Amino acid sequence: MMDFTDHSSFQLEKAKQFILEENDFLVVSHVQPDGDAASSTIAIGLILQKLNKSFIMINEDKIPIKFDYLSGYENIQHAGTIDSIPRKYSNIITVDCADYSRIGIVERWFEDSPTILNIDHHPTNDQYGTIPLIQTDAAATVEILYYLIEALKLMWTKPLADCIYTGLLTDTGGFRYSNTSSGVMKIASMMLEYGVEGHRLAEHLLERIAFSHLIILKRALASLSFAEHNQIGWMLVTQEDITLSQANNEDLEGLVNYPRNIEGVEVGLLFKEITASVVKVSFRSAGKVDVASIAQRLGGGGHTRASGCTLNMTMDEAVPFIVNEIKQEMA
Ligand SMILES: [Mn+2]
Repeated sequence: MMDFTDHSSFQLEKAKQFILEENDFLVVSHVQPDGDAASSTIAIGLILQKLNKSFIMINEDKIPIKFDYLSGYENIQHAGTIDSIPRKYSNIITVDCADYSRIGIVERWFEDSPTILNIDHHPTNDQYGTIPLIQTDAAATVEILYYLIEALKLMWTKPLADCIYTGLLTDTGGFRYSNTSSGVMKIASMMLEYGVEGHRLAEHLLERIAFSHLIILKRALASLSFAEHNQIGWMLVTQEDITLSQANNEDLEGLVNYPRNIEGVEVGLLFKEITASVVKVSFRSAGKVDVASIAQRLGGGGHTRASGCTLNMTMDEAVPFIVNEIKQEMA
């Protein structure tokens, strides 16, 4: 199971005290919320509800509609659409926010020097806030929330279990990534006992394909090309593709994995046309090529196996330029 050192169990105790002793909380997660962000926000809401606390849940962006089965989804306010001067809060709980700026415009709802409970699992979290509860060996923020719920001795319900399971499922890529620890599987197993229908959530969140995603994928696959004996593979997404498929950002997510996952491909690329003279490039490496250094050299950034950059070029210029950069890195 996840290892709570003396320090972190002390932080867990402080988090518990903060929640029990205070009232009138604001709960927020990061901009462009994913499954763990949505689930963590709602799980905290359910915890506070059980404790008869008053609170609001708010996010800069709209929570993706696919998470609407989580109990309380409709109560998360969308800060991006609120014009009036916000009511301010002095008790803040942030979940899954790797750094303070990821809170986005919701900061406008904070009183001056508020008390912030910062619950997160990102290794890059800089421990902002008053009570940082950071567990970098947790697969998801909801894994930390599992321990918080246990520490608070709250009764498990299906809505709460749905949140924990959803965050684990999405942050482990369907229990496939290297963060899928035995602790994750044990907690997931318990959530199934509390009534979570794992196969339904997997179907809904991982298997189901949006029509717009399929159309953009079909168009992108038609552009699939290779170089260097199939060690470099890429696909293109043009402005026309986006317009005709009505694809949103979510639909474009994961497209780069198609060239990347092909047997023998060392570097997979996705070229996305932003305007006629601006192209965004996503790099994925199978491991041999450090794509972070390539992206960095071109003004972008990321990790050694996943990075990106933006070029002031046309698509026709960007493709040979980038392929050549990678060839040199492989040489
Ligand atoms: Mn997360």
